[in-house]
Amino acid sequence: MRIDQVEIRYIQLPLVHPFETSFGREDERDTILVAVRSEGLTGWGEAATSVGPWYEYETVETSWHILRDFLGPRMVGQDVVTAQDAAKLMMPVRGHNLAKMGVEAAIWDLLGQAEGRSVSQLLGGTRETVAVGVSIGVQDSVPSLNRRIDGFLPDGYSRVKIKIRPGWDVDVVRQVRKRFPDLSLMVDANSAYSLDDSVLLAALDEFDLLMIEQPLAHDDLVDHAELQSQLRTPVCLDESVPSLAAARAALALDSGRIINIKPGRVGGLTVARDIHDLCRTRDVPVWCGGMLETGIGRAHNVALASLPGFCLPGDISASARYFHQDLVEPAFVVNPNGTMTVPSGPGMGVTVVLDRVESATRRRDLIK
Ligand code: OSB
Ligand code: MG
Repeated sequence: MRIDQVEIRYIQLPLVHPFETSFGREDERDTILVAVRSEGLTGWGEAATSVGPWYEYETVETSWHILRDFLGPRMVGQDVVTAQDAAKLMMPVRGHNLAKMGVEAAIWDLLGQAEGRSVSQLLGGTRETVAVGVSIGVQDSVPSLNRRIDGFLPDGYSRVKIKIRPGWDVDVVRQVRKRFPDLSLMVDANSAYSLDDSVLLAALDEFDLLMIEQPLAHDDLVDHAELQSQLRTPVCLDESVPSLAAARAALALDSGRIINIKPGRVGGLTVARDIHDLCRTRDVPVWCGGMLETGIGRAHNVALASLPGFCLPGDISASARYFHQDLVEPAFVVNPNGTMTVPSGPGMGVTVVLDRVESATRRRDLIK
């Protein structure tokens, strides 16, 4: 398919609840939608950026620059037969993985529509439903955290993840565990600790957590290996695995026993699948992380999570957990058994509601 044009839109959507992590607080989502047009079809993708470079270095403005000045122009006029072709065209650009995911996801959607197959099918997905969990930010008190958890339980989520940071960790987990003895529970530190905190982190062992996600520095693998050797609880890597090469290094060093695969963080669904394939050959469980995506990014995450190695619940929650009104129909919902149904229609399998996109758009640009 010859790419005619690439449209980028800076979107702002208020969050139903502010989301607070060890690196800061977000009250609304600032994200970029990518629309790729060819042969009368439009494929959609999302570059799940943030305003500040706190989770990783990209921001909505750096992604905008890379999309408008480099990735967009590289795609226009090209003939693309598979999404891997698109990934190859973007390969000379170093880094800027969230931006690359926006384009690649739009190409997957486009090719799926053209072939009448779902993104899940194109990827080689084997599941019709995927297990999903909910990620809960830092709250202002433990009772309000417990109330938040209580509020999510009727939705049926398969597990709960809570964010921790220094001063909001062992004691909080102890009280949550006391209140919810049987809950499938994990924590995510977003790089807030160092190896000096290994005694504190080992104190989490007694709470039967599924895993401790990204306790140490965003670019570290060596200290994570040392920490893992001191913990009973599995360490899960998020920020420290931005590429297939990093995943190989993490497995070689035994830096963690679980990997969170986010297609945005690793630069697209193709690399995400490569990391999945690698982990599968080593029997390392993976799960699909999230970046508070709109329904567009969410659709691609759900498709990815339908691959066979995604055996742990993902950070893939219902549309209503994030937004008053999502940008797609039907909205994503959680089934009573804690799963989400993988869309089976052509492409990403959900319909973009253009007037909602229009009213959330703060800026747009057309590359042709
Ligand atoms: O570390 O997994 C993370 C959100 C934004 C940036 C980083 C992370 C997160 C989440 C939320 O934990 C996951 C989601 O529900 O999308
Ligand atoms: Mg994380």
